[in-house]
Amino acid sequence: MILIGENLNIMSKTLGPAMKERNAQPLQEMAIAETKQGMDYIDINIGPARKEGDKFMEWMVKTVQEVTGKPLSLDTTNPFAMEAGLKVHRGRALLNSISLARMEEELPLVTKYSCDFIGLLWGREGLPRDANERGAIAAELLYTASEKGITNDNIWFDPIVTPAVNIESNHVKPCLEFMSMLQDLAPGAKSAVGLSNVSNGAPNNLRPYLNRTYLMMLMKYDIHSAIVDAFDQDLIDIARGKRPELVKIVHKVMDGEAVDTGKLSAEDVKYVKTVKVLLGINLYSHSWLDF
Ligand code: THG
Repeated sequence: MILIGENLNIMSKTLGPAMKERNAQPLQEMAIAETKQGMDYIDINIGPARKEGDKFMEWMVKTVQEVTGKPLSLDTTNPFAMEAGLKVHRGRALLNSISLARMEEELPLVTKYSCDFIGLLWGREGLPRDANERGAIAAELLYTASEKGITNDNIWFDPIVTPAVNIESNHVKPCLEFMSMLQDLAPGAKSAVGLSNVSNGAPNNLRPYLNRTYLMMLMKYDIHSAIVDAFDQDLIDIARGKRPELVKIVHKVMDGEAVDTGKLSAEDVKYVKTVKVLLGINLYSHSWLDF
């Protein structure tokens, strides 16, 4: 599995200000630390970057690639910032992301700079309601990309999950269902998921359980890549195939098979409880692990 480190982002309380002040040192330290954690890509999230986004992204790419040989995932909704970053990027970049709204102007960048891109399944009316709507958006992106000579294996589809704390709109199941349809819909296409989205709004000390459990659920459908907190070592171990017995338990719960929690460690029981919350079998509350 390809891991994309999420830690260099403009929302960060410490690194956001460093980005805005063009203070290279803490940003380079973070890039080095993410590289040491074994990240395959470093995500550079500069947000919408409406003002001088091109200069900002160019500076970020140069600053980070000065200290790491890893390719970068350029995370911005500003197409000028995107192109400025691609222009100076060394190696094969990942363009994060392209959705229907701006595909006509952004897809040409994929061929011009020979990069891969994340196809964000955000529809013209916003978040897709189910797996079929995700499939329809994917088909449109795929068709338009192929017209421009882009092949399926350059596209990493992101089904977009919502925070589990929003119990009235839990998108885990439609995202998993989309993942199960992907190879029929788009043979050879890849996938990318922002794991931390699912735990947004949950207590900080519990967020990793949601992120790790969602990752194990996605592994049932051979997820290609994940955008992750580079410092969650347990999550990295799971992604690197070091917890096969735990993954098996999670998949059993997904299949509706009985799991004898009396035989599991207290730690592993937490993951069983978390699968049930993510599947909507049990309702989310901040104390979901206590019952
Ligand atoms: N899909 C794609 N790209 C994405 C996302 C996605 N990019 C942005 C985001 N989602 C993934 N990146 C992050 C980065 C940080 C956090 C979550 C997702 C995060 N940060 C902590 C917080 O806000 O509390 C800590 C911030 C800090 O460092 O201080 O949760 O889904 N294609």
